Amino acid sequence: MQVYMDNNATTMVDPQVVEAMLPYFSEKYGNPNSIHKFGTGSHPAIAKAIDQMYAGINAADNDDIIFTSCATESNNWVLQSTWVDQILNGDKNHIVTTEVEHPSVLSTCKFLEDQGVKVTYLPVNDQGIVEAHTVKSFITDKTALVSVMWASNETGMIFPIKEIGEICKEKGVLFHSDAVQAVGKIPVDVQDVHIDFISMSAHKFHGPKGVGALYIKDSQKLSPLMHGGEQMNGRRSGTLNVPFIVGMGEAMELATKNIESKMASMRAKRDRLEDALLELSDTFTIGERDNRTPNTLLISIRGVEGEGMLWDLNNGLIGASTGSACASEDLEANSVMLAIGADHELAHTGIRLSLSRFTTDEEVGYVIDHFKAAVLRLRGISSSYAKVQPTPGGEATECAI
Ligand code: C6P
Repeated sequence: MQVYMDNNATTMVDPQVVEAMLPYFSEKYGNPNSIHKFGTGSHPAIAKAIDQMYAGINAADNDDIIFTSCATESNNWVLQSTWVDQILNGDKNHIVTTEVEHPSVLSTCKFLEDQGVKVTYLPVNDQGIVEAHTVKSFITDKTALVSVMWASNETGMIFPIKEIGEICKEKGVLFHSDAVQAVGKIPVDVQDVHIDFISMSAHKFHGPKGVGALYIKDSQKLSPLMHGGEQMNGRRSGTLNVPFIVGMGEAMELATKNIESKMASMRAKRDRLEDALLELSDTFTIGERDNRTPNTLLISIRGVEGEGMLWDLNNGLIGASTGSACASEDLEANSVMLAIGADHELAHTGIRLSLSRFTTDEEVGYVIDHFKAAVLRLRGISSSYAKVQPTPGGEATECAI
């Protein structure tokens, strides 16, 4: 058996999505901007995908949803164009974000800092989320944008987006959320919150890699990042990637249809996994699980280095991660654990397990058995753990750094 437990890094493409995409690689390959029937033949499919996207996040008719190449592009677009529109060509000079954003937000903010923009990286609480009152206290009359993720890719913790939206509305500041780990996993209703932009990525909800989207409230002004032709009303130039757009729309519909029952099923499996792993001594998970996306757990096993665990799990054909896939090659400590206040040694013990709606009970059972055996094996050979913990039996708890 092999088990994929890294669905926050990417997901399997749903076979129904593959089926919907296939004709647009072969017989329906025209450029949608061509006026002949080869081109116009794909218009109904693009229109359907757009409708599926609007329905999936409950966007209003006057909002825009623009397809991009990935969420990294969507995040770059909002941050860089806010800089152009509000800072270079306006009277603002400040962006507020958090310490725990994905690198596509943090690196873009660092780039903007190099251009002279003032950026505030908000600290998180012991749950790994930023609190709304913290956001409020850092907004000034020079703040152009607040950018706060909807849910953490590392812990699954859900941020107080509704409250932050109200604060941004009251202060007259644009509000962006990187909703990559929320869309398709929990209900995201852009009419229920005050929000100007959200970033999405198809491959996080069983769509293809290499296609994302940006939601723009009331089609408001945001200078293009990609200049060129008139595609997407000139908002994002480049020939439309029809099969991928069709795939993203289909994936969105499949993920958000009956989302509550999908969530309940994933949550039951995740909780079973989490409860079983917390039976191990000296383990804890980050963040209260009722406020997490239903598929995610970040577990720390004292005395067991995360990379060693990954290696052992991989030998058992289990795919997991120590955190964001973008940082995993650097063997870095888990960034959220560091932000919460864990020391480097502890932050190197984090293992992220992320399920999907395709994860089975049998797979969960397999992971429980293999994971527990791996911990015992690795603790057996870890002399430093043996020195610190001569008698096993410490606390197993949620979020106890
Ligand atoms: N996070 C992870 O292992 P792209 O690859 O551009 O479609 O998505 C980037 C991205 C942006 N925001 C968040 C919150 C994300 O989780 C990701 C992708 C993966 O956590 C790969 S680094």
